[in-house]
Amino acid sequence: MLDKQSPIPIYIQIEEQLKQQIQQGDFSVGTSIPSERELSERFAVSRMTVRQSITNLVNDGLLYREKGRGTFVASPKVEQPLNGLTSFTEDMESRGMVPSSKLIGFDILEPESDVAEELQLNEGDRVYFVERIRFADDKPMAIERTYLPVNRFPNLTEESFQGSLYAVIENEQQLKISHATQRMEAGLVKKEDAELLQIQPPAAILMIERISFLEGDLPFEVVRSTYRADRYKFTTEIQR
Ligand code: 16G
Repeated sequence: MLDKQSPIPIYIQIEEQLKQQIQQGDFSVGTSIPSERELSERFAVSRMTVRQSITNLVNDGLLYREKGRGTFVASPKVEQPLNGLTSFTEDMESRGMVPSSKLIGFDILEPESDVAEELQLNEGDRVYFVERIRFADDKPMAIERTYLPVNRFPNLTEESFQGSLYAVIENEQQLKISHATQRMEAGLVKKEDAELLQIQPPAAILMIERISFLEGDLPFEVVRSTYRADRYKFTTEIQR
């Protein structure tokens, strides 16, 4: 099974074989993989070598460790195309997952100058500031911190953020969402966000800021999101 003559290090060969087994479903999601001892016997290598392969798979998000319990197969990451202006609800539903939200903050305030500028607000204009945890099949995927100008949407309430915000804007308010700009950065999760996302720090996250516009180039939302890096990968099509 292993090629000791190969220039590819043994721990990488083991990693590749385990990865293949995970991807073809030999070990199903949520079940534990064989112990280090079993794997080291199976591959006839030291436990340290096996541990290195497993650590790499944990770091890549294919496996996760639970203290005192073992190492388990993680659900495959959600693969999110970057070229469509879709909502969280649409993204999850199109995959057959059930989206839900938990509203953890709702306020009306005067935003910091960067947000005010992005939303093209005037002095004294206020925004809704909404914090939501977004879930797919009851698993926390992201935290979204959304700013929306009050003067564009005078009558939003907490209720408006229980389901899909984009559905409220398009169906209830009859407005047309047209385009957005997005920035993405990698980072490490903050302590308070780790609790909300149910991850153990240090853990990698993807931070995305989206500024979205209605028809006529009118900015209507600034969203600062924190995505679990172990649950998401982003894809895009590029041309030359
Ligand atoms: C997505 C958007 C967010 C938007 C939300 C609306 C990113 C990075 N963010 O999560 O800007 O507010 O969808 O979703 O993609 P909803 O209609 O389900 O509330």
